[in-house]
Amino acid sequence: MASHTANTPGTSTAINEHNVVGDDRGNEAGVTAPEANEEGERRSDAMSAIPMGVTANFPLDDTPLILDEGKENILVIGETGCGKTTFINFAANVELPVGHTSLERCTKTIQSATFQLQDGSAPVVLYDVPDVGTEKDEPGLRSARGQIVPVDHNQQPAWTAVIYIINITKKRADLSTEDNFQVLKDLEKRQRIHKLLFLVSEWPRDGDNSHQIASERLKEYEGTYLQTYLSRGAKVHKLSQFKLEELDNNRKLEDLQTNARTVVEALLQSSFTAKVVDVEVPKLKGKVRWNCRRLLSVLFKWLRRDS
Ligand SMILES: Nc1nc2c(ncn2[C@@H]2O[C@H](COP(=O)(O)OP(=O)(O)O)[C@@H](O)[C@H]2O)c(=O)[nH]1
Ligand SMILES: [Mg+2]
Repeated sequence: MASHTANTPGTSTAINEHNVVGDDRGNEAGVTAPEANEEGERRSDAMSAIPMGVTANFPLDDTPLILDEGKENILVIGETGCGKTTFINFAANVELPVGHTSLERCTKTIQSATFQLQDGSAPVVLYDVPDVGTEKDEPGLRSARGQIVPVDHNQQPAWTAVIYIINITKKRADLSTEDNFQVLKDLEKRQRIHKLLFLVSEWPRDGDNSHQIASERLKEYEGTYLQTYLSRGAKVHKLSQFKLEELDNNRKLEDLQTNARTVVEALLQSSFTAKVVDVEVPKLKGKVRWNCRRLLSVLFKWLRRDS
């Protein structure tokens, strides 16, 4: 079982080149099996019931992402440090580099991890994108925003679903909420979002001191920000906080991986209804109004003709 090291804060690693498929634009050159590792560091997944996924890397530039229509393409958004990469690493059993304990942004490209759920459905691709909400003015991120939010209705990408990760235990959650919701709103202006899941990461365990505080904050959050989405079928899922020492235990790691996959399954089984567009009833104006009045007065005259 190899993936626990990269999930540990402070052990950020370079992207495992051997596990990257396609060219440097991320255009697939066919999915390379993870066994294609030349240095004898074959990552055996024999110890895990969860097969390893395959990663790809896309530079930040002005070219829209080309998504494979035969796959479930899921966009993962949320502020830096909320746990996007950690979640993807668990769900896909890959080793994308996670952030440091400081909030330095670690994901400097768009990354993806492809894996197959047990149910034989289409392969799932989770896209790990830099925080284009909060840090939108940073060089490179403006174009990244263009890569994930299509400029017009017909343009790629067309995401199957969106996972919006919130870590309400972090102070930044409050600061970045509006900006990240704006990304969601912009996305919805351009394309229909069919499935939406809010993932609450690092959820404190029952009995922990912080559990009560987190529960109250989540309730507040749901009332303030999520209600409008929940009423349309968006889901909320909590991802239990892991203890680092437990990651040395394969059993615990597998539980975390299974939980992350459960989130993806719940998302894919959900459905999010289309936004209700306010239809403006056109006001009768000018000539139309004048003609209506005339018609009414003629009608009244005719009705009163005998009285
Ligand atoms: N101990 C612990 N650390 C976590 C948990 N979830 C995320 N982290 C850490 O939080 C940091 C930021 O996570 P990362 O996935 O890089 O966030 P991203 O910027 O959204 O991709 C990393 O150091 C993770 O290891 C958790 O449940 N428990
Ligand atoms: Mg990251």
